[in-house]
Amino acid sequence: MEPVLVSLDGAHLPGVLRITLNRPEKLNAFTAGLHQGLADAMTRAETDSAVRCLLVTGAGRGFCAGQDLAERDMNAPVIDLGEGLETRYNPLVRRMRALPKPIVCAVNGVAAGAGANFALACDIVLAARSAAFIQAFVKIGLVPDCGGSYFLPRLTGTQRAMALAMTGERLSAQDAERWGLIWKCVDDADLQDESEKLALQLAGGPTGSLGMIKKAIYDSANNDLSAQLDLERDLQRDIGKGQDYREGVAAFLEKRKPQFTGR
Ligand code: T3D
Repeated sequence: MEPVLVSLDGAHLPGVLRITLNRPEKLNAFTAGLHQGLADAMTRAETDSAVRCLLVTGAGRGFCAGQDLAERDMNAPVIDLGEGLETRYNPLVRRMRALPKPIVCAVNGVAAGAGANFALACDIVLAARSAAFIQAFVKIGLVPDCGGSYFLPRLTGTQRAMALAMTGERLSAQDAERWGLIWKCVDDADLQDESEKLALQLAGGPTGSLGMIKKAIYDSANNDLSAQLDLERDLQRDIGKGQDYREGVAAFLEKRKPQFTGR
């Protein structure tokens, strides 16, 4: 069984690369094989111009339970967990953030450890009401990784980030929405439709503009206002040269729906 299913279904979801974590019997925990599947999917997303949005979800009752804890050799005299971060998790998060296309995440069940932070590395996160987010690291004597110590304080503030990381307490999808950790919590039965609808909307959007919005929002975390104003000027200058801008304005003036091509 492939640990990651990747499909671009032009008829049902044009422009949407669906990526499904597919180890349901282990709640889609990360293995080397699953990492390879995600790396291949990212290469496809980066190189295939037919891909205009990614939709990430999990098979079965869980989203992702983080690192597969059975994969490590606990009898080894020295265990170097930094190596796995350096070669697998960190490149994955960096590629997701740098991808100039939107990534929608549909959290269908529990998201724990690196699984929770992988979800937070996506651009817009929806979660089923029955899903939950767990910073499980502390329960096995580790620290948050996969970007968690960066995402959590920025999304929830220091207090909540600290308590989530130090207690490993389960945060319901509803509270995750209330705390600003995710975009929306939806009824379980609606998760697939809602996430597909959003992915489809983004895939039919002005791709260049969406990629630059992503850059502007993420870069703002490290810029002062003056640098951010400069960045907005540069992005607007670039994107204003594109066909989608002309199409957007023409559609507005002609009172019709724009037909964005991503150019
Ligand atoms: O090593 C490195 O590279 C360092 C990097 C670490 C990054 C991390 O992600 S560290 C954190 C790792 N994750 C965890 O510690 C979470 C472990 N899992 C759980 O705490 C629970 O499974 C959940 C709270 C997520 C869900 O609980 P529940 O009761 O709904 O399900 P379950 O029965 O515990 O799990 C179902 C099956 O999945 C079960 O397998 P079995 O017994 O039916 O054959 C369970 O062992 C397996 N499973 C769940 N999580 C993992 C896992 N197997 C391996 N690794 C897992 N992380």
